[in-house]
Parts: sequence; structure tokens; C-alpha cells
Amino acid sequence: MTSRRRFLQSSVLAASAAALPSLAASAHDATPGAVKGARVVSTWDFGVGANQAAWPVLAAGGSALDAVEAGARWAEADLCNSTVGRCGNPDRDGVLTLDASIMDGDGRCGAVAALEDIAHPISVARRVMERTPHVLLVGAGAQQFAIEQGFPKQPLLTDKARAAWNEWRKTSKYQPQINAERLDNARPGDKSNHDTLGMLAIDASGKLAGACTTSGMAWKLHGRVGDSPIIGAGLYVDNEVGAATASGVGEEMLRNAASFLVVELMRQGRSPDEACREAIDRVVRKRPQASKTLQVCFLAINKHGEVGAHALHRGFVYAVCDAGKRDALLDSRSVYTTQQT
Ligand code: SD4
Repeated sequence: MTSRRRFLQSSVLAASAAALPSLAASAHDATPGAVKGARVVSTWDFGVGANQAAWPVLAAGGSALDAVEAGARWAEADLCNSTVGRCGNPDRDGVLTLDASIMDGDGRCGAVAALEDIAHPISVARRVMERTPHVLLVGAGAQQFAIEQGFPKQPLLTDKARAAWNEWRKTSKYQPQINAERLDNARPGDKSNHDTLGMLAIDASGKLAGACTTSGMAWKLHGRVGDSPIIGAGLYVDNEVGAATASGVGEEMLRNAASFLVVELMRQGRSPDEACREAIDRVVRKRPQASKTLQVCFLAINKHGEVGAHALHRGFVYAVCDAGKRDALLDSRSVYTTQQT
């Protein structure tokens, strides 16, 4: 059972994106100075837990960058989700490979892709950002760098993930599922084979940062890299405008430089909600047939702290945490309101 369903079973708030107040009008006004204006948002229901790991950093007046790293590390260590970090499902060959990126609003960024046997790719990504002249390290080179930086090398594939892989090998059919546990008639069992943690934060000084971490699409070809570690695809942050992140089938985000697109649409005056919707429409226009059977989700925040989200299909939820409400879980709007599969 994923942490996603666990959270859905607890009494988290479900509401439409439109119900979320901007920071200017929120309960922040009644909170102590250090946290006024701070907010953190994350994809999926495990985002509630990730936000709660990030929040103490923001509440103490810490940076958005430190907050998103803390939140992403929580998800990477979570023993209940099969799509991020140490408990992720492996690729076609039974190898667990992790992707992650981190970015702040001044354009500093770092990422790792196809990283094996290192439990916290988000922290390695931050080291790439802070201690190298590069942005992205991949595969064996990323692992070598991580070890040099003191990250322990350890086998990560869990018995549960190995069992899921053995089950999958009976058919060896690569078919990403649209995550639908949020739907009224949820399918029994956990059929998800994708869900990335994308996290965006604004701190009390008004600076933005984001993090994105995933084991990628389960059963992918060995060597496949998705959108999550690609700056501009799975994550983009600009203090002048806002930030965006993505989840779903990463090939669609890569085709559209999608997170960059969402931020640029906000720069042109769209609200976070409108920008996410326009980016989803772009995916549909480019691949109308394919878009009926795969999931793509965007989450955005602007520099005023306003939040928006949109997905291709029903089922995408996102978590919002600020001084007024720590565990809000909201339903995203979607283009398709009935399941097409
Ligand atoms: C990828 N975008 O590797 C990731 C997977 C995912 O929700 O998000 N899932 O393509």
C-alpha cells in the first residue's frame, strides 16, 4: 500500500485548487514574523508527509532550499512508497536507478540521473550544485561523485520491489498506469508504476526553491532517464516569477520542456492554475491519442505564494502546507474527467 492511500484514508482536507488562498490573504497574517509568507507544496499524497518534514525549516525562518531538501529526503527514506528513493521499483533488468534535481530561484541547480545504490539522490544533486561546476551527473560518474562526497554505497532494492519485479516479468509488459486511487471506484491493490515527489517552497524572505526525486517509471529500459533530473522538464524555479514541477510520464515533459513552459507562462501573466492548464493542453495538442492513456501532472507556485495544479486525468492530488494549515491535500483539476483506459 502506498503512503498515498494511507494519507487519503486519514482525514486530510480535500478541496478544489480555487479554494486555496493567496498568501496575501491567508491565515499567515496572524502568525509570527519568521514564517509569514512561507509555504511548501508537493505532489501526491506522500507530499503531506514530505511537507511536514520541510515545514520546520521554513517555520524556523530557514531557506526554501534547505526546506525542499529536507522534504525530499523524507520521501526518499519513506518505506511505504514504491516510486521514490530506497523503496522504488526497479527497471526492466531489476536494477533500481534514481533520478533527482534541486534548484533555487537564482538559477543555481544540480541533478543526478540513473544513480545506483545511494539512498539520498536529492542530497547528491545538491552537492553537484554546490561543489562542482556542473549541473547533471549520471550513472557510474554520479555514483563515484557521491561516494567521494561521503555518501554510503548500499544495496537498496527491497524484497517487496524484487517481488513486484518478478511478478511483472511474467508478462514484461511496459504500460504506465494512470494513478487512480483517488477515483470513486478505486481499483484494489497498488498498480501504480509512477509517482514522483515534486516539491516547491517559498520562504519567509520570498525566495523560491524546488526539488524533484523519483525512481522513475517502473520497468523502464535500463539507462532510461525521465524528466525529473532534467532542469526545465521536471523542475524549474525563478525568483522573478515562480516555480513549477511535474509528475507522470516523463517523456511528455521532456518533449515540451514543460516545467520551464509553466514558469514562462506565469511570466507572461498567467496564474499558476492557468499556466499548468495551458501546459497540459500543449501535451494534448501534440499527442492527442497518447494523452488519453497516460498521466501528466503539473504543480506550480508563483512568487506571491499562489498555487495551481492541473493534470491530464483525474487522480492527481497535491499537498499544501503553511502556517495556517499543515496537512491540506487538494484535488487537481484535469482535462479528462472520466478514465479513458
Ligand atoms: C519519470 N516523471 O521518470 C517520472 C515518473 C513519475 O509520477 O512521475 N511519476 O518519468
